[in-house]
Amino acid sequence: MIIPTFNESANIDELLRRISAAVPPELDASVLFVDDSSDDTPEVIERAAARLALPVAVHHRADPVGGLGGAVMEGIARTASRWIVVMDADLQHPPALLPELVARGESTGAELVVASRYADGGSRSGLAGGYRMLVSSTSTAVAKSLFPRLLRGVSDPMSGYFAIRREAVDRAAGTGSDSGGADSDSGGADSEPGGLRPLGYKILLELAVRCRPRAVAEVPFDFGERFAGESKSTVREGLRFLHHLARLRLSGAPGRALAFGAIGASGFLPNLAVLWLLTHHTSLHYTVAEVVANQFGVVWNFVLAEALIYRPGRAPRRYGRSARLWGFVALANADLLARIPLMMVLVAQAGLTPVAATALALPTVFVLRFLCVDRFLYR
Ligand SMILES: Nc1nc2c(ncn2[C@@H]2O[C@H](COP(=O)(O)OP(=O)(O)O)[C@@H](O)[C@H]2O)c(=O)[nH]1
Ligand SMILES: [Mg+2]
Repeated sequence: MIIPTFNESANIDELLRRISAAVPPELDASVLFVDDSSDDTPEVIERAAARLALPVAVHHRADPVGGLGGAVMEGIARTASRWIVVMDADLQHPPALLPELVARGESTGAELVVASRYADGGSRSGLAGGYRMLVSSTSTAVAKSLFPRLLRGVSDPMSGYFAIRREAVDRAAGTGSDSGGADSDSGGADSEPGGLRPLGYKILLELAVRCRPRAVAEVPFDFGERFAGESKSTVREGLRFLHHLARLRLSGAPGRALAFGAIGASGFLPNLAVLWLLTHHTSLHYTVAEVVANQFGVVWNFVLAEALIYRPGRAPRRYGRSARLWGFVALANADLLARIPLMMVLVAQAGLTPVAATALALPTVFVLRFLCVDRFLYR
């Protein structure tokens, strides 16, 4: 069991008491706290652990990289058990459910078992106030509509209480076998060389999208009140989560292609603005003016693509900045050069009308250009 903690000292004794009572010895369970506290939570854990038969360890992180999500990922990396159960420390997640999560996974063959507040029989009484209820239902709906296939069997992708099989996690980390399935919601996000990265604050969503568990089961539960202490959820975490959702969605090649296309379309603005300036305020011929204006659109696209799609740290950068810029400019200008002969072939050889040929040539050349940028310039 991985339990992330941030200043939960008042919950530890009760939590460990209930876990010990819930877990039968034959389950061979052990607990790893991944702690980012500034209070005495680690000491409280160690004192409580000394009294228990259950193996309990605490890993305090001096450098709390990635916050809650980072803590869970670090915990997973530090364990080798067949099942990994992630649970909060504040007793909003009933420890009594723990054996059932694993048992359900074993009996159904599921790779992921989610303790769900939204499944039949579950509830969320502990979500104090209409505001948090609304935030929870909205983010659930957004996540499910962004990943309809991957989250099909998951009614509560925002749950922090779940069990996942080691194989599924290893697969996403790139150490397992195949990545399985024709399910392409995330368009290959799991094939990234980095594998699992501690980005998300809603780690279940991250794991469901990146690990693509072959089968998912759910167990309903009542998300109760905190036992003690205060929630660490903030609006800032919520915003970070939305941002992360967008990143997850765009991390696959189709998502990047879509963003690339949208950025390309926005490039018409500087292109047209510069064309207008040059044709109204200089004596350049309009064809020459357009060649010049086009370069402004290309540079605009380059800056946006680097800022939004190929950010530092997200995609390896093989070349220096000016080499990338020249590559980008060359590919964008080659676009037109490649389109004309392709159109001619389609008209002359395939007997298409010029309009049909253009309609086919435009996306073909766009995809080629995207692939060159995506695979050659950045990856
Ligand atoms: N290690 C670690 N744990 C955290 C962090 N933030 C929250 N937690 C833990 O994550 C669990 C859920 O946090 P909580 O504040 O209860 O969120 P809420 O249930 O959404 O209100 C608790 O066990 C917290 O102690 C963090 O930055 N690092
Ligand atoms: Mg909580």
